Amino acid sequence: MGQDYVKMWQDLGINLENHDCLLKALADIYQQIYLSQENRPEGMKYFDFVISEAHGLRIKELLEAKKQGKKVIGTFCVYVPEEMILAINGICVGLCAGAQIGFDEAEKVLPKNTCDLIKAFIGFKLTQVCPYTESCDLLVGETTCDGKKKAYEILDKLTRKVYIMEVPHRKTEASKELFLKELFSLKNRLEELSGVKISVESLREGIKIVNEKRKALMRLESLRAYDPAPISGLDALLVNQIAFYDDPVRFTQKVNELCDELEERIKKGIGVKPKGTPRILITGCPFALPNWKLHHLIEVSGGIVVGEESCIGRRYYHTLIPENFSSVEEGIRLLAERYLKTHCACFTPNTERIEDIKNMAKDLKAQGVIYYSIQFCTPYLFEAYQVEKEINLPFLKIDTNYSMEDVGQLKTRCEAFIETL
Ligand code: BJ8
Repeated sequence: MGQDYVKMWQDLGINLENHDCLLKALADIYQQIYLSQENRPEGMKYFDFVISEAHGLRIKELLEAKKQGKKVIGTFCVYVPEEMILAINGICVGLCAGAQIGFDEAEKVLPKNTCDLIKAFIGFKLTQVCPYTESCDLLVGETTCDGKKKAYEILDKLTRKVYIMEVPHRKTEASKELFLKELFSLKNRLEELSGVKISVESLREGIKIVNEKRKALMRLESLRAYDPAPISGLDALLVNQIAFYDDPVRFTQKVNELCDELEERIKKGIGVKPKGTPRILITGCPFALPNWKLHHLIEVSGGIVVGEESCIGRRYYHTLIPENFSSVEEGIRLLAERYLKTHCACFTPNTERIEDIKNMAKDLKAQGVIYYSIQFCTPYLFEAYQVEKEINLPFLKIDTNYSMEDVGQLKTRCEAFIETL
C-alpha cells in the first residue's frame, strides 16, 4: 500500500493485528494467483492497483466523501438498488466477504452449518477487519435466504445500523406489489438518513450511472465469447468483484478502456490461452472478494472460465433500466420490474434461471457447466438437480467452502471434467 493508513484504520476501530494478518494473507494469495498469470491485458493494471489500495485509498475516498456530507451504504445482495443510493448522493459498497477470517468468532454466534459467505461477513465484523463495514452509515440487509435473514439480526446487535428490505420469494403479481412497496420504504429510509429528497433528475442520474456500469460489464462479457479468450476468467472475475467497491463512473471508464484493449487483442488473435482451450460457464453462488479458488483451479487445470451466471457476474449486470421516465414513482416502478428479473435460487419456482444458464452457455460458447455451491447454501444446492437435468451440457457440481483443504481433490475433479470436453 502506497501510504501509511494506520491512523485512519485506528480511528475506524479496526483491530490492527487481525487486519495486518488479513492484508498479508491477501497480498500473498494475490501474488500467487493473479500476478503469476501470463499475458494479462495491460488494462488489468488499474484493477491490480484498486486491489492493492482496497483498504487504503478507497477508504480514504469514502471518509473524505463522508466529511462532505455523503452517506455510505453497505449492501449484501443484488436486489438492493444502488441507483437509489446514488440518487441521494450516497455511495454504495458491497459487504459480502469471501475469506475465512474470524470463523472461530463467528461460530460462537452462528450455527456451524451456516454458509461461509455469512460466516465471513459476521466474522469480519466480530474481528474488526473490514474498513468498509466500519465506514458505513447504514447496512441494508434483505430477506433472501434464511441464513442471511437471521444473521442480519445478529449484525444489527453488533452495529445498530441494519435496515431490512423485504425481498419476496415468488414472482406473482402480489409479490411484485410487495417489492415495489419495499422500494418506496427504502427510499424513505435513505431520504431520512441523508436529508436528500430523491427527485426525477437525481433518480435518472443514478440510473444512468448504473446503466453505464452494467453496459461496460456486458461489453466485457461479450468479449469473453471469443476463442482464444482475450482475458482470463480470473481477471474478468476480479473486474466483476471490484464493481461493488469502486467509484462507479471511474470504474466504468476503466472497464471500457480494458474492453478497447481486448477488442484489439481479438483482432490480432491474441488470447490468454491457446485457441480451443475447453470453455467453462460457472453457475451458482456469488464469489465475494477475495474468493478466487474455483476460477484459479479451473484455469490451472487446462480450462478457461468464460462466464458467471452468478451475482458476481451476469445476475448483477443483466437488463438496463429505461431512463425516460417522468416521475419518481414511475422510476421506482421501473427499478422494481428490473430487479425482479434477477433469478436467485431464493425464489420458487425459479425456472427462468435455467433459461439464463442455457442462454449464457450459448452466447459464450461454453462446452461445460460447473455448478458452484457454497456448503450449506440450501437454495443453490437444491436447484442443482433441476439445472443438471435441463441444461443438456456436460455438468460438474462443486460443493465447497472458503478453506483450502479440498483444493487437491477439487483440482483432480476439474481436470477430469475438462478432459472430457
Ligand atoms: S440475489 S445469490 S446476492 S441472496 S450463499 S448467503 S444464498 S446460503 S448470497 Fe445472494 Fe442476493 Fe441471491 Fe445473489 Fe444464502 Fe446461499 Fe449463503 Fe447466499
